[in-house]
Amino acid sequence: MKSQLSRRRLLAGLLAGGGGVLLTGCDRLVQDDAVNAWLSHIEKLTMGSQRLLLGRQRLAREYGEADLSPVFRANGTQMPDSEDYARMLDRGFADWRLQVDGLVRHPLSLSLSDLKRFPPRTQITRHDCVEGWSAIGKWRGVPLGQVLDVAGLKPGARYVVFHCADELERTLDGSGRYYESIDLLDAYHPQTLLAYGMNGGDLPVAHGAPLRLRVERQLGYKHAKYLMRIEVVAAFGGMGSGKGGYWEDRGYEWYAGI
Ligand SMILES: Nc1nc2c(c(=O)[nH]1)N[C@H]1C(S)=C(S)[C@@H](COP(=O)(O)O)O[C@H]1N2
Ligand SMILES: [Mo]
Repeated sequence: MKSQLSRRRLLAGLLAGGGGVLLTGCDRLVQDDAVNAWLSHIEKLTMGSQRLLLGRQRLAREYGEADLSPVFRANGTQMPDSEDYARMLDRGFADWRLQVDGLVRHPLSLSLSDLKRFPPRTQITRHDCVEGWSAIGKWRGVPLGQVLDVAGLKPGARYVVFHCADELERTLDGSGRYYESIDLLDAYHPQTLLAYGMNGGDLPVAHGAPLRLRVERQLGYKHAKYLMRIEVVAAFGGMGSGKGGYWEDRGYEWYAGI
């Protein structure tokens, strides 16, 4: 009951913020009957869709503290090479915002502190890179499904695209920018996180600061680092070379299940 109420406050606060989203408790709005009825309506809808999706989903194995890898290798970009990123890093990501847009009812612009006000999840999992190495790390973040619920999916939504700050390959047309996509099944998987913490501290720059994706049932390249924008789409064929991700455009599988 209590968590139901605080969840509703969180939703109301987020929706009330408009452009610059504020997560302050907004009792006046919560007391409004029409808003309340509408919120419980979307809660029921999302609960229904989550139950349906989650019933088909297995959890990735979780480990204990003793299993943590002493060294977790960093791969791909380890420091985005752009002035914008350098500026955000300088300011401790205080002015970084995650945009959530596309097929959503309420586009969001979330600061790190906004994200940290969602109920967090911590998990210790094994990361497997196609290049043949694995490492066990502890991740802390917001389950992606919670953010999508607040944004509210529009009809036709099928995939979530993650736009990153880094260009892994320097190109004139921007086609070397890292991006990834997953379907709603993975987006609503309980272990799919927007992670801001690693091994008990802030997410280090080499591992994707300030925010990265963890999508534990898939290989390493799906775990997009340096997130800037989440876009909900009906199809991803129009982006990049049309295969749904930086490495997919270069021949890797879109569904990299493990
Ligand atoms: N933005 C971005 N995300 C990325 C990459 C990258 O180069 N840029 N590399 C991917 C690959 S291939 C792997 S194995 C993991 C590496 O994560 P790590 O640096 O935390 O080990 O990030 C993935 N996500
Ligand atoms: Mo990888």
